[in-house]
Amino acid sequence: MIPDDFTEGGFRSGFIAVVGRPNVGKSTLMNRLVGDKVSITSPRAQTTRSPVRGVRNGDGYQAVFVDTPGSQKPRDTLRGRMQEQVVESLSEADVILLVLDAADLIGSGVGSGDRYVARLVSATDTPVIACLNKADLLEKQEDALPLVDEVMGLGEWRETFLVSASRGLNAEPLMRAVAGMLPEGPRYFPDDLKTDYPESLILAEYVREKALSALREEVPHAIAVEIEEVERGEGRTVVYAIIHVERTSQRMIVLGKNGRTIKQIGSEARRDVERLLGTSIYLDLKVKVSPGWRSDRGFLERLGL
Ligand SMILES: Nc1nc2c(ncn2[C@@H]2O[C@H](COP(=O)(O)OP(=O)(O)OP(=O)(O)O)[C@@H](O)[C@H]2O)c(=O)[nH]1
Ligand SMILES: [Mg+2]
Repeated sequence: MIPDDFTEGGFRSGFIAVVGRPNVGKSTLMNRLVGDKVSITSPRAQTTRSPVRGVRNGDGYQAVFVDTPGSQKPRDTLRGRMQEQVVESLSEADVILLVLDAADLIGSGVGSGDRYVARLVSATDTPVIACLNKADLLEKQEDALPLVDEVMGLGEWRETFLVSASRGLNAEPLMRAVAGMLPEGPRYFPDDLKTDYPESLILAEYVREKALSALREEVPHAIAVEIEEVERGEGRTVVYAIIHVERTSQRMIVLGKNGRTIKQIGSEARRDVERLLGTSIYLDLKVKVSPGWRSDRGFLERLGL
């Protein structure tokens, strides 16, 4: 339990790595805890491709969450790089949130993917909080009990929480537990900063989020978004973005019939981008075929991956 007076020892701060299999709700959970949309989310696995930091300032503490890509055995350079970043984030963390999907567990129990991540976090000396997410998808609350037992059997966790990232269930008790585990430390970021992710990368992520929701099957994984230029004018900013795909057929899909799909992606992304930049924008979107970008280290670095 966290003593009520835990802030009395001095200011607490630290880094909290949010890890778990793809699609379990890590980014949704981080956004919930931070209280803002810092990291993009989608029903497609492997939405998050590089660590995104989100800051929560509380009474006597600063918690810096590090949302990581879904953890899995790497199969290409992109996924290899994603996995390296998970391991790096784990090594720098003061606290680890291991996220699991309750709806998945009830369907098929703990699988090899969850075990893989549980082993990864167990190999550190860092305190771990297990979060059984998507509790809202359970028919009855009693259904959670055997699942919580299963999760507790996976490793030595300091605490186990049943949460719903999208509804907010137990988010604040979880936040208090995290804050109570932070070591004494400095304020790393100014009070008003929610993320230190560069603006152009956030813009690119917003566009990619809308592309993910508009596209199906293998196309989402074949997409990378690059912001070429942000041209700030009086009253209006022009953002030039390129959606990279791997094949001509994918380019046709992204464009859609009469350019309908790209139009939809653009107008949905524009709303988020306007909110972020606080100005009216014109989004210039192009689709480019860049074969093999997923295995091109130079390209990945240019995109901050
Ligand atoms: N019902 C329900 N859905 C959730 C909850 N949390 C997340 N989701 C949904 O699960 C899907 C995946 O969420 P993300 O936050 O993108 O998952 P992630 O673990 O970051 O995924 P990757 O970045 O691909 O590894 C999205 O469709 C979310 O809306 C929850 O508590 N309840
Ligand atoms: Mg994510």
